[in-house]
Amino acid sequence: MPDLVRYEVKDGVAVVTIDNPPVNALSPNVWTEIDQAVQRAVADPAAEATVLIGAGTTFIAGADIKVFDLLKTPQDSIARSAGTHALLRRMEDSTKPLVAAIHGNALGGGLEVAQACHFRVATRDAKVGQPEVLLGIIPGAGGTQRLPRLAGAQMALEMCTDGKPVAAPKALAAGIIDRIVDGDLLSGAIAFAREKARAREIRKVRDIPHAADAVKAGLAACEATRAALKKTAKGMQAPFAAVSAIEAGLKLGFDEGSVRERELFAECVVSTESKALRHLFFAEREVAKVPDVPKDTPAREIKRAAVVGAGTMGGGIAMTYANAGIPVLLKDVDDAALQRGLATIRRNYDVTMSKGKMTAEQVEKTMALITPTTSYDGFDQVDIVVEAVFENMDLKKSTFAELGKVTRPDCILASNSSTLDIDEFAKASGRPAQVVGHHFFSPANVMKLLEIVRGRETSKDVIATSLKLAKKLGKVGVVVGNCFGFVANRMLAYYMREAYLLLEEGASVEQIDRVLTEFGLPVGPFGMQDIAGIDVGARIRQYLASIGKSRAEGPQSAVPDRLFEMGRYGQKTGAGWYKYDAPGSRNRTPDPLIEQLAEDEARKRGIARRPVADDEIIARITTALANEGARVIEDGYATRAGDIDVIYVYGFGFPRHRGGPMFYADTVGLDRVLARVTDYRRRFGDYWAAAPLLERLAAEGRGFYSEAAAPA
Ligand code: 3H9
Repeated sequence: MPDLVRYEVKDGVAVVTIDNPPVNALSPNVWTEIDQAVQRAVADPAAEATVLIGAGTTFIAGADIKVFDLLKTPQDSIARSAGTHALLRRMEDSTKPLVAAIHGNALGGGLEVAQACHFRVATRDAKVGQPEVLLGIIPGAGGTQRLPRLAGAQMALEMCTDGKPVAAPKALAAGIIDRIVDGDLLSGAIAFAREKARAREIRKVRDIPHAADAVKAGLAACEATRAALKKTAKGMQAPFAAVSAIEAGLKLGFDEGSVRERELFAECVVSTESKALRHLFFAEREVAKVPDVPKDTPAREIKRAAVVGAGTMGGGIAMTYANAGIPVLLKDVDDAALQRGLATIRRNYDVTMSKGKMTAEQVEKTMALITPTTSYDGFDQVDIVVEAVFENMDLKKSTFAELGKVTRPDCILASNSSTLDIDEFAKASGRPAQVVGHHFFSPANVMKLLEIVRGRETSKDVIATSLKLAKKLGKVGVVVGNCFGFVANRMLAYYMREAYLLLEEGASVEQIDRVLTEFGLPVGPFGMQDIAGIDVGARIRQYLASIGKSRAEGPQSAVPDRLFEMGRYGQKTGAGWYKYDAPGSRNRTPDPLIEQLAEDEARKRGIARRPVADDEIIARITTALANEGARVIEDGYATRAGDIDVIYVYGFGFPRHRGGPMFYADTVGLDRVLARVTDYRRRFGDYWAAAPLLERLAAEGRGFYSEAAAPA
């Protein structure tokens, strides 16, 4: 085994290099070897100071996240972190100046190691952060105690509760780092360390005092942060725990604050919230691994793109390409349609600008990358075309037939269809190996999910290119199979079926939306439909009815169709499931008409309306998702359960701290989920048949993941 930490002396300074690719994560052996190397430097007469640096592309990206799975109880965690705290204290007690030299990232435990050094220098493009909260934990190696001493309580509160990394110049201004090195980092760090050795300067962060007025202001900042989190982090544990740990340090001092940090960390690390977030961390990285598309499959560079259709989706897709710096042709049938599309794009950028996220100059530069056109001129130059025309099979087929002629043979032909069979387009194009689905979610320039739909003949390099492109576009690409609605919308049909049926049974639109937002979704099913447009779903239902199909088994509520017939399409028409102040307004009020429509429908179907408990709403909706998700996996349309979780988190805002619908089902316990399905089948009908995979896993006492999460 090669050493994880190397030791050498250069120019009278001990250089301790952490070399644990790919990100120098702090596995238990790395901790031990850093400790040994720093102590060796202390004893080494040839070294007057020590520099701690990372090999490869980064300093240290944090503790090894996989190790947290070994902590089964809070006591396990407390015992382990007491050892870590003592180790960092030993480092800090080094009698020779100890300097962290940071490039890439110093995150989580990485920044905590750096804070236990006496000084920190960094490259200008380095980033430092305490992202633990994004994993449902808090800094557990003294970060909640040392960071406020370095940067002040306010900054520490921000970093520990939002988890966002801070760029080196800002970290310098905040006092987190002491110098930016513009040339070679190691040489700069050695020179800095020698300066400090000559000046006999050692600064232990744990000894930096909190002034009395800083404590007062810090405690007020803790209160204010807590109040703000009540709105932004509802239902979550870790952000509040981070505040409590920082507060404890302010009130009780370093040593007692550290004890409190260990206790709070221990409570968090065994929580379902943390397990869910850690699961997603790895699931998000797993999605890029497609079993039969090896890592070395050639993936092409996409330098130029075209989008066909300048409607809401097409415009959003063109913006996505332009935002990534890729020039894009935007084609529509006539000038009027193009101008409408461009006006929407301009409006969207104006909003971004008004929020201070882009300057006027950046907007102009980005918009200049979008070239409107009504012809196929220039399509022979592009590497990819994304078709985003109206959701109609004949129209799409004829578009693909044209695209097959006007583009280069190696050009990828992607469809943004959300429901239709991409193999049909593939056939029409004449080169099916180049055809793939790129299903963006509305608004396409904002939502991070990209379903990459694999057709029967889609080539492996088109899949590899799509995954690489998704990353470049700032999206999370998930490869899915070509079934109706693919994965996201196929499962959504079951979610919506239950929402409609619950309404007919006696729940109200407001109750269902409230319960789901309390569960953690950004918007409930009815609010979501009012944004997306009730007409969109209604047209798909009509199309399916015309070919004798429906989106989900079981009774299909007629209430949404009644709204469609009434022209109530949602926000855009000023009325849908709610009433709005005006078309386009987001200010909504409940509408008694919906209750009336639900009652009519219930009567027709012989349903006796009843009060529906909030718990039943969550149970019905999440059970429907998990049961259909199990079918999706078994039918091979998703590679693994984690892919579905990633799809739901990024496509529909399923609460991250619940891990996605499949992980959530595991936390409920699949035996309970199956019992619910059986109960619903008895109460509502055979359309509630259990997915065979769910039955099998429940019988074996397993979850969708090899090691099921403990029931909440
Ligand atoms: C912590 O530190 C707690 C402390 O308070 C201490 C308590 C005692 N562990 O993301 P990438 C893997 S909590 C294990 O694709 P990028 C990752 O799975 C931690 N593995 O690269 C992937 O594996 P694979 C706080 C890790 O360049 C590979 O490395 N720190 C870890 O796009 C490459 O990763 C964080 O939360 C890890 N800590 O992004 C930071 N990190 O190739 C977590 C990465 O098999 N990490 N891997 O799929 C990141 O945010 C990104 O990885 C980073 C690089 C920005 C660093």
